[in-house]
Amino acid sequence: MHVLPNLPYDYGALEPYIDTQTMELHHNKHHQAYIDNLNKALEKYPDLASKKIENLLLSDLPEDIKQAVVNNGGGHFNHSFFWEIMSPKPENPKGPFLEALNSTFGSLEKFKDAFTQKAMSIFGSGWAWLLVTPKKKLILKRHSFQNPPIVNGNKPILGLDVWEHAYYLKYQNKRADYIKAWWNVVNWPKVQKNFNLASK
Ligand code: MN3
Repeated sequence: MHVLPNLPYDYGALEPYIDTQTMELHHNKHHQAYIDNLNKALEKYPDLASKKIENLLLSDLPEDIKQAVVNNGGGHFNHSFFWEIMSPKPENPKGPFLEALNSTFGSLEKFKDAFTQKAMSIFGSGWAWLLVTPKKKLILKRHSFQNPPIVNGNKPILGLDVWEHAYYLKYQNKRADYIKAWWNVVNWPKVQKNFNLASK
C-alpha cells in the first residue's frame, strides 16, 4: 500500500510564491488521488504492490495495469520528489554541484534560464527535469503527463510540475510568473544532495 508522504513544511510555508490553497489541494487531493488509483491498479498484483515506487516504475508491468501504473505511480513518484525539493528557507547552491552547473550551463543564472525555457516549452501538462545520466552528465528534459524521469538510468536532481493544477489558482494562465516565483522556494541543499548521490 502506498501512502501519502507528509509535507516537510506547512501548507502555507511557501507563501507568497506558492499559495496555501494550491499546496493543500495539490498535496491532499491531487497527490492522494494518484496514490489511491495506484493502489487500486495494484490490487490484483500483491508482488508488485509491495515494491518501492522506484522499483515498481522500473519493473516489467502487466499490460492491463501498465498505463495506470505509469500515470499514477509516476504521479506519486514525481510529487513525492517535488515536495522535497522546495523549502521556505532557501540557500544558494554551492560546492561541486554549483561547479557542475557552471561548467554545463555557464552559470547559475544561465541554468535557470535554460530550465525555465524547457518548462515553458512543455505543451499541456508535464514536468521539466534536471537529470544526471548514467554517464554522469547533467541534462535538461521534458516529460509529458506524469511519465517518471527515472528511465534510461537517469537520476532526477530537480523537477518542476507545470500542470495547471500546480499554479492556476494564483497565476491563472501565467506559467512564466509561476516559474519565476518558484525559484524562490527551491531547496538547493536537497537538490545538491540529489546531485551528490547521483554523481557517485
Ligand atoms: Mn501536480
